[in-house]
Amino acid sequence: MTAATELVVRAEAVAREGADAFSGAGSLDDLAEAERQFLGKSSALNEIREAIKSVDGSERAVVGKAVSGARAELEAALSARREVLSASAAELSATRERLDVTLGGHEYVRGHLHPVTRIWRELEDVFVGLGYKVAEGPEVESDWYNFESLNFPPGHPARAMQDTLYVRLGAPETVMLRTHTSPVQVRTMEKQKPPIYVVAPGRAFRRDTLDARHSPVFHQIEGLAVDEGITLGDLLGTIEAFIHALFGTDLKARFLPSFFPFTEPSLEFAMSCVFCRGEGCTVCSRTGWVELGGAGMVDPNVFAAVGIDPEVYSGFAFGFGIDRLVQLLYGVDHIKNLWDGDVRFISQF
Ligand code: FA5
Repeated sequence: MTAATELVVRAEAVAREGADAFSGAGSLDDLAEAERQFLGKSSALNEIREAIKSVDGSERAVVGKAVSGARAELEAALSARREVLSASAAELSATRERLDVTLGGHEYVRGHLHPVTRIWRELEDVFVGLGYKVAEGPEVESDWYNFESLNFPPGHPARAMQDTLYVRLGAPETVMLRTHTSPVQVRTMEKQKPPIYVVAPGRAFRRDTLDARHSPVFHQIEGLAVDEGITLGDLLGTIEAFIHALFGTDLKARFLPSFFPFTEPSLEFAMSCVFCRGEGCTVCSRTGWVELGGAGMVDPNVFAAVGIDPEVYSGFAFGFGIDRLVQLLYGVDHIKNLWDGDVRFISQF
């Protein structure tokens, strides 16, 4: 074999070997390394090209052709492989860096109104539907509004029915947390002339020991209607209308004589038990009735305290516990469950 033939064979072998190395490169880095090896300055192909000088002049063209053929083959294989590797690298980084906007964000748990707030608002709606307005009064009250104007003179035994929480302000035992919402009756009649139709939902406070149905802080809704010719029949009809609006017409209202210093006559009202519909169950102590609150015709002494003429006007008032109502509606066996801040409990309603 002549020196020229030998160089041609070597060039063809290098071309095959290089083409294999390029197509086997797994990454662009591997490909760059193979490029250096087969097409770089110190590559075998360069050595062959250098060696052309040593062959006979007549044979140089053959060797030169073989070298450039090998180079062309290598460059074609290199660029084909580079194209493939670049495309897959671009695809990989696109996959890695892709922002998947279809993934959901963090879930925000939406709360809901406390059941007492919900029933409070429902009660307002029922009475507004009956033509009443909503009134408000302060939670810290004077002896005058909480007791005296409501016909509880100092030392009256009826004061003992409402264990009072006094506030250290002014003379001893003259400022207190209101024990009921009834002071709003007086505040409304001071400001407004009859006809008056108001309801006043709000917080009340008593030095009551916590038990299943008593809490030192609770909610009441007061009602007051003053007009010409108001009778006890209107009171009974109004209470029945509210019970029917809230609970349905198959539930009945019951009225029993009672005593409150600011109403005469006075009564307590109850409704047939929502759980047994009057049949008798543990919730209503097998009586079929649950007590809701007190009511009565406005006492002439209260009218006198606010300057309304009892010969011209008459009126009725009622007041009942909202927490108790919620307990009944939702079957809450202990009042503290409504207020001890356990979201797991409240979120059931
Ligand atoms: C009164 O508070 C009168 N002001 C009601 C009234 C208004 C009578 C207008 C006449 C005219 P009494 O103390 O009975 O009445 O309370 C009424 C209701 O408030 C009770 O039936 C009960 O539902 C609720 N209540 C009273 N004390 C508590 C307490 N500690 N915890 C939860 N609810 C209570």
